[in-house]
Amino acid sequence: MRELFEILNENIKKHDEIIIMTHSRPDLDGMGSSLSLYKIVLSMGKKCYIVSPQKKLYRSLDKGLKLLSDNKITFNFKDEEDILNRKFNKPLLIILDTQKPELVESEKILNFINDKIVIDHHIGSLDTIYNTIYKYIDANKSSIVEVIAEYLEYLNLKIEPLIMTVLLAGMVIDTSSFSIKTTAKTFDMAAYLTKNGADFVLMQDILKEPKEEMVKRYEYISNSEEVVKDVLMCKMDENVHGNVDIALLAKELLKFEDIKASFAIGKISSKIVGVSARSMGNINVSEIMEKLGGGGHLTDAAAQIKGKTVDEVYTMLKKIIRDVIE
Ligand SMILES: [Mn+2]
Repeated sequence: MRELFEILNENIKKHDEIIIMTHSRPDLDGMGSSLSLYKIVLSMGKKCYIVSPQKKLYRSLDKGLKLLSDNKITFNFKDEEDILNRKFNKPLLIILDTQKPELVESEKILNFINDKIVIDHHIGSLDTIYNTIYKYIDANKSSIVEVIAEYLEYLNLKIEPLIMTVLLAGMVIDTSSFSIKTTAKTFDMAAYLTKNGADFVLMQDILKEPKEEMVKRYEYISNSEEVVKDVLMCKMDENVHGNVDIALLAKELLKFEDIKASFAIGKISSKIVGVSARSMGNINVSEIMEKLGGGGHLTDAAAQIKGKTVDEVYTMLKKIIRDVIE
């Protein structure tokens, strides 16, 4: 961690204009960490821009951003075109919460800026961003929020309490309320955010879901299939959904009595189908995801498959699960 922070310090100082980008369809982790990094960059006296999300925002992120703007906490968002048509002075691009060129908010920006730093907590499965100044990838981190919170602590920098609330919401989402990928350090950082003003009640307001969305999720769940004993599988429609929606489905399926592993499938871009897998620990879902070209942990894994439909991936996965488990 120290190495990452020193490299960030050194490179922010070396460059004049810092551009922050996360994955497309950003969530509270990707965007929350971008917002706090933005504040860090400004505190170092540099210009900073966050690449604007092009697609419709997740409701939770929308609520978080609105809460900030209602309280006059603003950020310098720039859209793709604006960035591509500008001449930057010694620009540095920092990519948060993804390492895959296909998943960033703008691949054009990725190719437009030479100096790049990548900070991610996902396991690489397809190609990864190359030619970086530095790449920090740690799949054992709960969230990028956890990483940036530690950076704030390292810098001893105080930022607006409302941003801390948004960061905490990002951490709660990525850890499924501190039930997965949570380490002692995650709790340390949650405590740090709380000490510095994160508000648990406000955070819950940000995370609450509208009834229609939960009902829609339960529609998918009611169509789930027990492909082998105690293993549930579920697919979404052929529309593009967020990573978060797919992961949420897998997490939800695992809550049912006796279920030991769960798999959810949905499109994450026009060309990529995402699979999210969860397990209570008896079934190694990482092993199953590896057979689809993905990976992860024993209890939490994922895969991304190019050029197939949701139905095709469903059939492939069903066969793999039966082969591995039965
Ligand atoms: Mn994340």
